[in-house]
Amino acid sequence: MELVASPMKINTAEFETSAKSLDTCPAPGVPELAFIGRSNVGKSSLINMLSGRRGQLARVSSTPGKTRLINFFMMDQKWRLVDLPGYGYAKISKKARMIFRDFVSEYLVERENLLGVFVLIDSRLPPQEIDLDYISWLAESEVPFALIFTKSDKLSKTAAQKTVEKFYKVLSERIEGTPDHFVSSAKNGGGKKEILGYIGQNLEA
Ligand SMILES: Nc1nc2c(ncn2[C@@H]2O[C@H](COP(=O)(O)OP(=O)(O)O)[C@@H](O)[C@H]2O)c(=O)[nH]1
Ligand SMILES: [Mg+2]
Repeated sequence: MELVASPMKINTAEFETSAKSLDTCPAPGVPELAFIGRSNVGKSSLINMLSGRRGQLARVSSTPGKTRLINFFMMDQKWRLVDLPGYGYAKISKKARMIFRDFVSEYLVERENLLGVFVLIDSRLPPQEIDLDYISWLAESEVPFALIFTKSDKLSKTAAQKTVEKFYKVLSERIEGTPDHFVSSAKNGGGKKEILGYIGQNLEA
């Protein structure tokens, strides 16, 4: 996939607030892009990498799945990056392809200023049922999303590409259409330009 990345740079990035219910989220006001995925997939690391702030903005943890908070980060006082809790926790009934309506799914479906969500997938793993289920649910719920294959520094470019191809093959049996995707590394900045370019286009649209 070739995307023309408009140059995009974040000048100021600040932690704004945490919310543990829909009604404690900050006033919509500015557009938001959210990040979701299994605990430990690299959401917080990616947010730190994209925002380019020296030091941590989002807390990177080695003990996954502790918090059930939505964290809001304000970029250039004009738009937000949103760190959603890992969905290893969400109760998914495969049969009904329904997700327990916790406040994260409420946020995704009801948040009026949400431009879209990035679903993070570990590029080292074969397609995981929980990721496929979650993506199917997003598609059915008509939440706009793109995929980001994380931790690409841990494997070769060819191996990462294989993961992507395999994932899309399995996903095509589950949803219609081909969502956009990126390959990222919080370690070496891989994917930063492309993801920010994509965000820039979405903010302008
Ligand atoms: N090598 C490598 N490690 C990463 C990358 N992203 C995250 N990690 C590590 O994976 C663990 C979980 O990262 P974190 O950002 O807290 O994941 P989260 O639970 O999804 O927010 C931490 O030990 C990170 O240092 C990456 O791109 N490359
Ligand atoms: Mg995190």
